[in-house]
Amino acid sequence: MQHKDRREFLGLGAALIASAALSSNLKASEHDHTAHGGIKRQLTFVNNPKRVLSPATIITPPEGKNYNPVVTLNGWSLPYEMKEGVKEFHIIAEPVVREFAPGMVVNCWGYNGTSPGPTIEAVEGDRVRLIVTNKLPEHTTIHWHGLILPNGMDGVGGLTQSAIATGETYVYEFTLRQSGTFMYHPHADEMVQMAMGMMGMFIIHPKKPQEHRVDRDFCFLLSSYDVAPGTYTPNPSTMTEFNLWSFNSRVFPGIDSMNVRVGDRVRIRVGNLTMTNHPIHMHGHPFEVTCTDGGWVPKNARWPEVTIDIGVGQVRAFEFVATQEGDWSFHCHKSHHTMGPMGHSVPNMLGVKQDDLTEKISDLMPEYMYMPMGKNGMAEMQDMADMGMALPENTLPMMSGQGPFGPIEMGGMFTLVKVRANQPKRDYSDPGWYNHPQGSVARKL
Ligand SMILES: [Cu+2]
Repeated sequence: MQHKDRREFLGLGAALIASAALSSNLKASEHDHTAHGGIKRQLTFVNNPKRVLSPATIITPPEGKNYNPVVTLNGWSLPYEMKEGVKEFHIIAEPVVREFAPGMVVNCWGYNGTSPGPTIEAVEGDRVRLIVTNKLPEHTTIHWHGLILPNGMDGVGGLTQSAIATGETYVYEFTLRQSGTFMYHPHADEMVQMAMGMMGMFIIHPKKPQEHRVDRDFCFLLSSYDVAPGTYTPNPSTMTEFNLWSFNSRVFPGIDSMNVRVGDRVRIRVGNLTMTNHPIHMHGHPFEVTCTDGGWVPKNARWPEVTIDIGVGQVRAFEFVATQEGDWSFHCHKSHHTMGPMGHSVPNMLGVKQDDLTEKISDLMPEYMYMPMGKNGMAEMQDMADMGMALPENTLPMMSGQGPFGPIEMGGMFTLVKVRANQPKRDYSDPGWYNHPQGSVARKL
């Protein structure tokens, strides 16, 4: 049959990504550099995925001399050197390979070997010098999102500076005049560069370490990618139909949990550099929004929430006191953002008898193996994945992640807040699954 027809059948199922085992024949055709709906797919292969570094969350951050350091989920903070009273940071914009979860790596662009880039941490009043070298195949700039600074340091290519050409190094230098949670990202060919993962957090601690003090302070960025099943490189011309929804370019179950001690005051800072809003929801504890990228919310203006919508290009930081022991879900409330690489134009198979369909599809596409699924929901897909159902190369199941009671059926923007009475102070390591007191788990009648 003609290649084009087969492609149209791919439209029939995202179902297929999750529910069909693709024959080796079809799988091979996925590797062609052929047009897909008129859009050329980027199919760059990773030669040696084993070299991929996927740093786990730095377990215990070094005690800052005059600030309480943040913990970047599955990331790290950029070291600096003091040069005549100026904090000097070196930033390299470059292609990187990021492991999103075991079984999937993505060709990204990022900073200093990772996407997102390392977190920049400094203190209100510091003078910082950010030395940016461009090792990308095209020009770039860096915009310091939310910072009060001289106009010429704002990093908008063409408007406030010349673009940083490949191989060039530019210096940004300014004094930090505020504290709070900010971001950095390119302001040059933004659609491509952010779709490829170029972004990072910029945390400015208050001048007085006691101000806005918390016991644990986590941060991460929301980012999204469109990586076609069987490929390695995000499609940078995608505008809304992304298929990988990530916390710091990691997807569940490849994301570290946020581990805290009962009684801790905890801050979680979230920046959104995707192209849609994300209602971030935490189970177990109401929280208060205490900071945005515009500054700290006055105490008498804070209100309680259990879900905070984080708009495009916004930062929200919220705080709670951990009182409830357990393993609490923490996720985006757009439910398809807690799914893995789902295709688009998925037909609704709920309640559809598919026995005849199987026969018809095998007639039309003899080399295609279609398995009828989704009649009673999609939960069966995780079971199929667990049973070793073949997926296209470098593709995660739509949902995965095992919990102590079975499949969690989550992927994407999902992780856990683990609250334990016996979590040692300043220890960020994973305590394992919660040991429920007797009689405190929902039971079957
Ligand atoms: Cu979302």
